[in-house]
Amino acid sequence: MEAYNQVGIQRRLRRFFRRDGRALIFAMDHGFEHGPTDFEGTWEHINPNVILKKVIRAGIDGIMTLPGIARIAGKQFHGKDVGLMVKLTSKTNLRPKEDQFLQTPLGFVEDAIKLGADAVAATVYWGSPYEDVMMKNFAEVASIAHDFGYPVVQFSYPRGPYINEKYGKKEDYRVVMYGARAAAEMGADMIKTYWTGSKETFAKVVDAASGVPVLLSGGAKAENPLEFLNVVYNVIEAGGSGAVVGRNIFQRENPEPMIRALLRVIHKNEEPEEAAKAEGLL
Ligand code: FBP
Repeated sequence: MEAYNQVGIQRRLRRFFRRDGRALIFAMDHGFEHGPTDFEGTWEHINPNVILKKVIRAGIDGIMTLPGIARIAGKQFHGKDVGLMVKLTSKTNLRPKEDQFLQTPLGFVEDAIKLGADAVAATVYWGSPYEDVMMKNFAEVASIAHDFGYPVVQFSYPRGPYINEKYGKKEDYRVVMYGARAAAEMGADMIKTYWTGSKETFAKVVDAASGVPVLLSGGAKAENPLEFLNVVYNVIEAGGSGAVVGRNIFQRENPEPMIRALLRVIHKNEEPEEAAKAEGLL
């Protein structure tokens, strides 16, 4: 028979994933992680109540955010069928450059539970000089969350001077695959990581995670919506479980057609062009 906490973990994971095992999750931690300038082109989205209302209305499967945003905009979730993932680590862009490779706890599992979260998340910058600190923090978050029956998501990002020196870029599939494997071996229930540039290489990342769902980390806004839809299409073709997307949603004046097109690609396997046309993006 399944242990009580396993039942809780599985039940809560289903608040993000539909029956097809895939999810589109909106990311909103940029005001902290990058700074409010990320919102300058679409300034009304600086207000979490405004943007969350739009993304929920468009049919998003889940929201990933920091504890304070979940508190400010908590009412947007009332009565809505949308998963809430509270991320418990971050860093500001104001830090000195050499300290940018570290994410620090800004909240605790108990805070996320009080906020009504369905999952908690923490980042590990694999290969960073601070890898040790983030590994320990992730282990602690995972252990506490799992005890309470909460899934734990790892934002698995290879990053740091050594990665740049040895592999040239943080999106090299060998390090992304390594990070995904390390996340799975640490007991993550969901992994969010970089696009590796091709379906074939992303499929290896998915294989390395050995059944733990791997979701794309959105990245900078693509000027052409088709470009981003193509990436997400290939993530799904590679066996990926969806995407966690921030800038490609909130940096659009009207984010709803993009969300609906992404949902078509993720859940209906629609070709990017077909999905874009159906939502008036082309
Ligand atoms: P995006 O889709 O905007 O890339 O959001 C995903 C995310 O992981 C955010 O959660 C986070 O704030 C940001 O990307 C990290 O970006 P960077 O790679 O610049 O550190």
